[in-house]
Amino acid sequence: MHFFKSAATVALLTGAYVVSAETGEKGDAPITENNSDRVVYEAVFSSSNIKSARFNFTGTEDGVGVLIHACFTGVNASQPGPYPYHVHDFLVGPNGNCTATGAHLDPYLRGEVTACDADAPETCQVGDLSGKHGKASLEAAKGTWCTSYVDKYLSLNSDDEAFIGNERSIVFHNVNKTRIGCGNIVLAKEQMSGGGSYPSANATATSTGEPPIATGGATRVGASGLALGAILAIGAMLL
Ligand SMILES: [Cu+2]
Repeated sequence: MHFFKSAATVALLTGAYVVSAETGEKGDAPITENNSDRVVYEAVFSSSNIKSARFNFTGTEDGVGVLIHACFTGVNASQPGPYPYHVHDFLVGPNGNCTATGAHLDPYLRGEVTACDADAPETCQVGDLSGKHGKASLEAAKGTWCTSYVDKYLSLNSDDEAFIGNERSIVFHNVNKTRIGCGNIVLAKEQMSGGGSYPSANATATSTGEPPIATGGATRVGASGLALGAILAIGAMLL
């Protein structure tokens, strides 16, 4: 439906027959639901080309989509930006090998020959976060640059094709697509609706500090939502 509308609009504007947004072989990505704001996933990493990258993924108050906070600090000035970043298919390899992470999370088989159209995010690769929400700014090479948004197509539910918790990773690229940093997405916190929480194998590092993020839903924005101590502790475990 959207495809038809976009194509028609472009045809009207240009007088040409142009396909504006390519969608997946398996169709558009559906908007995800039932993403609990009590579930927190994180990815924290550094490399010789980036001092730190921190991602925090939680559900939303209405359960639609995944709320993402991300901060990038100290990108090596020799690396040209702005910087694309994505959810990739596999875990980081031994010694921080980013090639091992494979391709972008793309359960609807959209491919990446045609660039993501941010005005039609449902047609983009699910893992193409910077395609949908913008690349990381050059500010990340001068200091810290943070962003926050809800992506409606990622899922925190293991039975969803767009689930990010089953051994996925984040890869940070320079503008030429070279992989200059990567880290695994790990479960940081999961609380059942009964009020109790149970630690996962990956959550033990948070037990001595504040929770990585307060469970208040989608109203929080900015880096202040990140409890750096807990996140750094997890990062240390991954080293
Ligand atoms: Cu990538």
